[in-house]
Amino acid sequence: MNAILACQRTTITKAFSQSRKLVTPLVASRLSNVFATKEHNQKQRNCSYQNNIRSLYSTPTDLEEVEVMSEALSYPIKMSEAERYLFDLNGYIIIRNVLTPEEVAAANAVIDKHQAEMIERKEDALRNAVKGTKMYGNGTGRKDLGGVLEWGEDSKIFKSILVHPRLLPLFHGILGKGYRMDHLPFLIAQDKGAEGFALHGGTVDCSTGMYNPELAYTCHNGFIRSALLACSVVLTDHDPGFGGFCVVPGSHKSNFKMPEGMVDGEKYSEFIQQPATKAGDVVLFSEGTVHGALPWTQDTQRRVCLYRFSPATNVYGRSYFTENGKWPEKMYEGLTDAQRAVLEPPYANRLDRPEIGDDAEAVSVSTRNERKKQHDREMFGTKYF
Ligand SMILES: O=C(O)CCC(=O)C(=O)O
Repeated sequence: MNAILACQRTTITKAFSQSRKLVTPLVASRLSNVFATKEHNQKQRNCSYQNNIRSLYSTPTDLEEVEVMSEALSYPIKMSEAERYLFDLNGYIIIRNVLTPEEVAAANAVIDKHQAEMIERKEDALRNAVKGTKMYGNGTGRKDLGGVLEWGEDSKIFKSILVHPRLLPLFHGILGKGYRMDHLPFLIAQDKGAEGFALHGGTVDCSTGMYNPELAYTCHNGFIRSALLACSVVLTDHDPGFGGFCVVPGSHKSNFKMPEGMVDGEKYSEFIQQPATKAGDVVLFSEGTVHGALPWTQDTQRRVCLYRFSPATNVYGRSYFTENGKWPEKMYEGLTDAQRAVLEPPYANRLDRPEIGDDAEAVSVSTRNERKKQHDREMFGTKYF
């Protein structure tokens, strides 16, 4: 154990001399503390992360740069230029090995316990694809399972996604500080032949051609923002041809509705891709990118857990505001401060919004000066305007 720590600390020193730009002394001093508590998990994930970046980065310079960061911190603290490029290019990105094989097995064991609570979309009114089209399958409905953050200890892995250190730089890069969970996350399951989902979404809606501000992808002055970001945690392998999630790469920047027949996969299907993923990967896609699902072709059940996140001031769903003015009460059990920050309702950062630090643990509050706050209280009689 000490050997691992010593090796990691040596690497920090090496990282300093190789790239000051990437690892500051402040970060380095924080790192020594972080290592003390996280060394085991991080060693395991380092391995996956190293494999991941090898497949993502093509130039030796990029690879060298990212390896320096990953050796020192285990996770990068900023969305890399390559990740930013790929997300902006395609409207989605695959982050490999976010969950370890052990975590995937544990998450699936929890889902197995709740298998009987899955609800199949059998009725016509619940169908997501038109009968007789390529997306419809053999008549079996997709199965949905809610409550993934409400199972006490069993929700631990599902809660970890809210502020996962591998995902945090991307959440910050795509949604900004103060990002928030927008929808109730849920498990999607497809048995063999089960229905997919006709193409939907789009910054310009693929079916109507109307602008969709609540889903929109934008990039201004180098700042990416996705009004609604889907985060699909892959719990079973999706090899080429298996079916499941599909996407029209680049469609987040499209300006027109789709030609007739394309949303059902009947026409132009060569532009609809099913990304190959392995259990433990995470697909982040803008809801401004046209996407859907293909019928499942395998004997084993398809499983993904789907979350949706938004920037601090964007909102689509309304479950954050149930009877008690919060998300369902059970979701708050055992959360870290950082995870709780992601459950905040929508409001601007400067109005005392908790922001998560780059270490995925520290939380600090963005605020205005006391005199201005007092002024509002005197004027409105309430804490916030
Ligand atoms: O099955 C999938 O991965 C996509 C599902 C989807 O797009 C949705 O439920 O809105």
